[in-house]
Amino acid sequence: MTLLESPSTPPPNDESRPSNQAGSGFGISAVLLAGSLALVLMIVGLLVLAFVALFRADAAADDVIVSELDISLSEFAIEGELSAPAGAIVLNVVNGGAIEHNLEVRETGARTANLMSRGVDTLAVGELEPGTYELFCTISGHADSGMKTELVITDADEFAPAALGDEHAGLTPEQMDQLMVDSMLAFPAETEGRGNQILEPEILADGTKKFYLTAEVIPWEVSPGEIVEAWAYNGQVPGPQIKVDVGDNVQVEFTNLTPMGSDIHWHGIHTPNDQDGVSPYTQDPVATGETFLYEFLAEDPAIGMYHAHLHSQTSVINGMFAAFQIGDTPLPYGQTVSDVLIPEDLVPQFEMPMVLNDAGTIGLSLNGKSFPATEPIVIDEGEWGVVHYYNEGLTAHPMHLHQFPQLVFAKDGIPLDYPYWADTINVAPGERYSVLFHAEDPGTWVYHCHILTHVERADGMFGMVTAMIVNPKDQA
Ligand SMILES: [Cu+2]
Repeated sequence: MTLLESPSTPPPNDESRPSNQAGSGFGISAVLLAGSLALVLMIVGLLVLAFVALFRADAAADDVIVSELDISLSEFAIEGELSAPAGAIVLNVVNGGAIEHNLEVRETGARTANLMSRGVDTLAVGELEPGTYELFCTISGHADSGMKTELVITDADEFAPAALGDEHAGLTPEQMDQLMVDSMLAFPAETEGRGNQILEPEILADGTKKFYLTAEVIPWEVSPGEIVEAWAYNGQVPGPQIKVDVGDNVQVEFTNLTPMGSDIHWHGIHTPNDQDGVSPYTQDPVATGETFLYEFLAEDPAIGMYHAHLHSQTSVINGMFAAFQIGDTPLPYGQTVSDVLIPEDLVPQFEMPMVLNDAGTIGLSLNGKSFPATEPIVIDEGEWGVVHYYNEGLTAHPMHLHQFPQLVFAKDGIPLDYPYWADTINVAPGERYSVLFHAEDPGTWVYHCHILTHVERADGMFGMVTAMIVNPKDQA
């Protein structure tokens, strides 16, 4: 009988038995759970590695050429080794951008994980026949913004690797220099259309300033010969600048001729809630062909902007954005900042908005134009200038002016108690920075976003670049 005695009741003082005490029991479960999770993750990881290894070994065993291509993702481009001989293709993908991206081969459906900034993934695409394959980012809007390209697979016998990468295939280094130089010497280039024009109001009997804005899809020359479909206010990108005084009663009659419903949000400007321009919360969408009247008191000074809110990921990045200023520019007159005295009687020779964009049909641009169509800033030696940055794009842009430090005196239109000098100002989406600079040295000084792929492609300079041209005093 003793042989059949159940072993499930150990002696009460058995030290090896797990304790039933609450707390430590939970701790052990958590440890076991974490352990199992780690084990599962390890197994999954090993399986992936084994799969890639097997895939490579398999390919090698069948005498198939295996090509490993380095591909880098960024806002908004796919670059790297984009050609290979027919055979097994492995893509080593790295996200060198600031926001999340992925990569899919459209024809095979092979796709990386969604990669955070600096994330990497290895994509075993399989064997590809000669032909052209589309690589793109599946995250909404990224392919349209530029994250699509072609992978060219050639016959193994005809394949000649390009020493300098596919985008330079067939070009000598001298020819590449020439492309870059030519693109830079094309600045400043004439194009049709100019944004940021001051919009004059109609003055009503009671003194109200009434503005008229019509949104529609128009052809827009973003760089010489490159005509895109812009979504524009009053036929310009950025839309017209509106400037009013503190205390003005403002009306804006908005007519929507775009194909989708719209509204106008007054970004950084105090309004009653029902004038905030956020359909359907504060108003109905303004349907195609309809008109809506906004009305509010310009109560407080503002370096604001206006843009569509509904369908913003289409309409705003395609051009429906503009500057809106209430009151005077809050310059730090008479202040000394890092040993530099800002004169009491300073009158800037010019003051301009610099509206940044990086997406949609307009793409990487300053004031709706891509280099070399961007407008140079012309100033006389010894004069002061003011620039207001407005970021209406999808990512931050570090704006760098050569030679002259920029005095940041207002953030989002709010005057800073402690203005500061900087040579590079990082402007995130939605932000405004107002800067003052002193053009002390003559010459052509470039002025650009310092994310280098926002200003150069293999075929030359483009995008978010302009220049400050300082005329010498004796020629001023
Ligand atoms: Cu940039």
